Formats: sequence, C-alpha cells, structure tokens
Amino acid sequence: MIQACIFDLDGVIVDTAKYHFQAWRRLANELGFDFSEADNEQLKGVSRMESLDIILSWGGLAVPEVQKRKLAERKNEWYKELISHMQPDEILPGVPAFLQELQQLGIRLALGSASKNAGAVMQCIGLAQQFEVIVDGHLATRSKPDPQVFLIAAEAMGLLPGQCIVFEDAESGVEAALRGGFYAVGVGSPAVLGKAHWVIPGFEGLHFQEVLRHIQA
Ligand code: B16
Ligand code: MG
Repeated sequence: MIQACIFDLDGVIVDTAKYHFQAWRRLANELGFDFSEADNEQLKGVSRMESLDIILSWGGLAVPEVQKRKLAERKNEWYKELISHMQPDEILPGVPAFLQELQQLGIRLALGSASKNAGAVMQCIGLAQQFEVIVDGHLATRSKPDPQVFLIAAEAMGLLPGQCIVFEDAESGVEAALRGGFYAVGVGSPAVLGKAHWVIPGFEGLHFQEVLRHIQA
C-alpha cells in the first residue's frame, strides 16, 4: 500500500538544471574552457564537489583541494543569485495539480534532493510548507546512486521503502531508488530512465491511480 511520494527537486519539480549549467559554465569559462548543454546532462543529480571534479576533468585541469573548495563556493554564489529570482510560476507544468491530488488522497509528500540549496528553492517557489519532509544535500552525505537521501526521507515519515514512490529525472536517481527498494517513476526519456517501474514525460494530466496501475503492473 503506497503511503508517500518522494520527489527529486532539480528536473522534477523545477528546471534548476539551467541555472546550475549557467553558473558552472561561467566558472569553466573563467578557467579558460567551455562545455555544452549536452555535457551538462552528466551533472544531473551529482553533488556539487563531484560535479566540479567532472568539469575540471573536461578542462584537463588538476586543482588542489583548497582551491577546489573556493571554486565550488564561487559557482554556488552565482547559482544562489540565479535561484533567488525564482517564482512559483517556475514550477514545472502539471506538478501543482498532481501534488494537490496526492494531498486530497492523503498521500504524504517528501523531497529527496542532492542539492544543498533545495530548502531555499522550495521557499522561493512556495512549496516548502506542502512537504512533510525535506531531505537535502546537507542531510544526505552520499550521492545518488546511493539510496541514502530517499532512505532518510522514508525513515523520517516512519515508512518502509516499499510504501513510497520516488519521482526522479536522473539515471543515478532512478538507480538510487531501486537500490533502496522504492518504486521508481522516471521523469524524462525512457531511453535514459528505462530501469524505472514506469517513465513519464512530465506531470501534465497525470493522475495517481494511473501511476499505481503502472508501478504495480
Ligand atoms: P547544490 P537534485 C542536484 O539536485 C542537481 O541535479 C545537481 O546538478 C547538483 O549538482 C546537485 O543537486 C547539488 O546541488 O550545488 O545546490 O548542492 O536533482 O538531486 O534535486
Ligand atoms: Mg534531479
């Protein structure tokens, strides 16, 4: 019996990937190289320091740890400036109606994000109060595909993984959900997220009964 839905943030509730991309790209450009939006796909769901390692490897740069922390901090300042202008109208299509339906059905809501800025984004878009549990990159220390972030969310609600559905846009996030014993719904392309119990293109027109039918099929 499903009791809760656990949502990833970036790429599921809002498209903050474009802001991460802008800020990381600005950093790369300052360091003398560039990368594309297609490259940026590899950074989805990946923690800040791991993202930096990947980006530095694209530029062929070896940077000492102390310097790396400063670079990550610079990127994060730019990112925070970008997200500070976010408004509720940036919530992805269909998400508000789906959340409302879940609440009417008594399904509990949690957030499981790798981002240390997840709380700030949820405040800006006005969703913080609707979620019973928010697990962010401060609480979860291990990156997806480790299931830690979702396990903390389930435990905080006093639920077992099998009582929760995880909604994820990153391949590593779907894998994390499956490793943890959760039901997984991929949000995006079946080519990337095909391991999930079901893949949806987005939330527009989605109903919970339909989700249940597919994950239990
Ligand atoms: P921050 P999610 C992830 O969030 C993003 O997908 C990923 O691109 C980002 O590097 C990571 O959060 C850490 O973000 O620098 O704000 O701590 O998709 O798990 O909600
Ligand atoms: Mg994501």
